[in-house]
Order: sequence, then structure tokens, then C-alpha cells
Amino acid sequence: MILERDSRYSDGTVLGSMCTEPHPVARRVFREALHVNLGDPYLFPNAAEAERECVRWMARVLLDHPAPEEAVGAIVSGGTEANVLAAYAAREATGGREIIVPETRHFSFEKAARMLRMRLVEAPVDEEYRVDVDAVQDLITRDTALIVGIVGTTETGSVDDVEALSDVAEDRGIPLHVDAAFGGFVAPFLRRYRDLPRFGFDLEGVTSVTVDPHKMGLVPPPAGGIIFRDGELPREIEVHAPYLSGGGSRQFTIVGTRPGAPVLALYANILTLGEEGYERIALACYRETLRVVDAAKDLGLEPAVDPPHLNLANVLLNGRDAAERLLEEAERHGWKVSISSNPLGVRIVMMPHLTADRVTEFLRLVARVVRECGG
Ligand code: 0PR
Repeated sequence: MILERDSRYSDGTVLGSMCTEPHPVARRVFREALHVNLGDPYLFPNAAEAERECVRWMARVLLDHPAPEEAVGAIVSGGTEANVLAAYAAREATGGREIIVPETRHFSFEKAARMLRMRLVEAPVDEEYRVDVDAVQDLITRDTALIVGIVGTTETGSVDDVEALSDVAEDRGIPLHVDAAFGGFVAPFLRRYRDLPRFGFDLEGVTSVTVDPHKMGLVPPPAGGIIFRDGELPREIEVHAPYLSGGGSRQFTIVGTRPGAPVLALYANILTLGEEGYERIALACYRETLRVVDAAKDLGLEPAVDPPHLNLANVLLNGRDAAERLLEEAERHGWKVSISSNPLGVRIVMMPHLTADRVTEFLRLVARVVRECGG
């Protein structure tokens, strides 16, 4: 089979992916729901209701919404579509054309800016790759449509001070979008055990959040999540589908015909794992990440952020040569790695399919390469 030549998470060689083996329940429900089209809530009213339930659950449990029934959202094709929708709604609501993003932003914001003919204005970050909130404040102009904070940056897993960003956004009357595509299913649970800023709708300035079920939600792709505080922003971008749902329905997603299978898989995970199950997984992954960082230091390597904010460890590399060598050696030994550029390092996303012991084997290779490249 063609699949045999592609990667499997279960063999523990995939080190740099934010996706993982779906939960067995999600996998089973997904297979049962292959025919479900969320673009037509007339035909699939129960699936549509499941989507609303998922949105309310995420708003309440992950995003501390004081009135979760007011949240409006959708399970879309991924974090990219979610971020595009947030930018689109903010542009329509404010008339502004600038998006202030941390320089650590995911490339999906570049897609959003280009599609929407907006401009990215990048704010610098501190030594732990968190956005400099004073700099964000200084970058605000009359053309600012949206401020973005990140919970779990792609390269180092850093968590921005969204509490401070929210104060700025509220004060200046500018929408604030939080990209918690990766951290949305982790940070709320780790915050019960370690110091991490809040980032949900209990902060008055936060107007929308991206949280991806196909990352730490253990749902098969495609499943990104966009959640707005209430109906105000999505109303700016919704269209009427006059012939659908008997009397017509409204949509604010980009995609019309949408797979219901990922939504029902998420719903099944929520019912099966619930808050406790997701907390257990998040904590287990974070503990393994701390062990990976310790192992890296024992081997003489330098973590980019210590302790890491979430379940992502980034180990610094001493130059482009080391990065090239590592890619070659990793390929030879069957590891699937991902090299970050800011900082130059190897990013290890500690998803449930990885253990610290397995990753430590890889770190020995990294230590040798760094040593041989003069580090
Ligand atoms: N926001 C953040 C912070 C992200 O890290 C990502 C994707 C997105 C938004 C966009 O999400 P979608 O890819 O769902 O549209 N981050 C992963 C990355 O670039 C995506 C990924 C996942 C790449 C698994 C490779 C892979 O094997 O690392």
C-alpha cells in the first residue's frame, strides 16, 4: 500500500509535527461519519448541533468564556483558515489594513495578509520568544485592524503575555486575536500547575481565538477551530445561502461543503476524554518535555527556552553547517526532524506519540553533530 512508504507516528521517529495519532475513539467515529457535510445543516442538524456543542465546550473549558453560550465559532480546515477568518472579520469590522503580529507568527498570517490585501507589522520578541508588549503598543496606528498574540509559537512553543496584550487592545479599542492553534489544548491545563498567562475570553480584550483539534485535540485532520467571543465579528463576514436548509442558512466559513467527520470525532473525544482526559495528556506530554530538556543539557546542548512554556523543546544548533549535517544524519538514521530558523535549532514537538527516552536517542546524535561542528 502507498501508505506504507509514508510516516507513522507510532514508531516514534516523527519529532517535529504538531499532529499525532488520533485517539482511537476519534478514529472510529471519523470512519462512521464520512458522509456528513456540515455545509448543509438541514440534512445534518445533529452534526451541526455537535459542532455548536464543541464550540461551547472549547469556549468554556479551554477559553474561560464567562458566557460560553454566546461564543460563535466553527471547526474549519485548520489553523490557517481560522487565522484568515479572524483577520478578515477584523478588517471588515474596523476598516483597518494592518495586523500587528509577533515576529514569531506562523506563516498562515502571511497568507491571510496577502489574500486580504492587508499588511503584517511585526513586533520584536524577548529572550524567551514572547512578544514585546510595549513594542506592540508603539506599533499601533489608525490603520491597525488587529493585534495578534500567540499561545504556543511554532518554533519554540512560547506563550505570549496575552493578559498584557488584552489590556492594550481593550484600551485602544482594537480586536485581539489569539493564535492558540497549538497551545489551546495544553496551556489551560498546565496553568493549573505552573505560571502561564491567561489567554481566553475572561480577558475583556480577546475577541477571537484559534484552537486546533487536529493538533493536541487528537482529532484526525482537517480540524482547525475558530472561536469568536460572540456573533458580532462573524456577522461582518457571513453570507446568506438562500436555498439551503429549507429557509436558508448563513455561513462565515470560507469552505462551503465541510467534512463533519472531524467535528464528530472531536465531539467523541470530548465525551470520552473530557477535561480530565485532556489534562492528563497535556501534563504527561509536558513532563516528557521537561525530561527532554534535562537530557539535552546533560549532553551539553542548549535549549532555546528553559523551562519550555509548553510541550515543545527547541535545542539550539551552532550554525548552518550543523543544521545541514543534522538533516543528513537524521535522514540516514530514520528520524523525521524539523529545523527552526529563529532561533536556529531543532524543534521537538512532544506529542503523545513521543517519549523522552526515545527522543534522548536522537539528542545523542544532535550532540555529536554539534560537537563535530565546533560546538
Ligand atoms: N498557528 C500556529 C501557531 C501553528 O503552529 C500552525 C501550524 C498554524 C497556525 C496553522 O495551522 P494549520 O497547519 O492547521 O493550517 N503549525 C504546524 C507547523 O507548521 C503545522 C504542521 C503540523 C506542520 C504537522 C507539519 C506537521 O507534520 O509546524
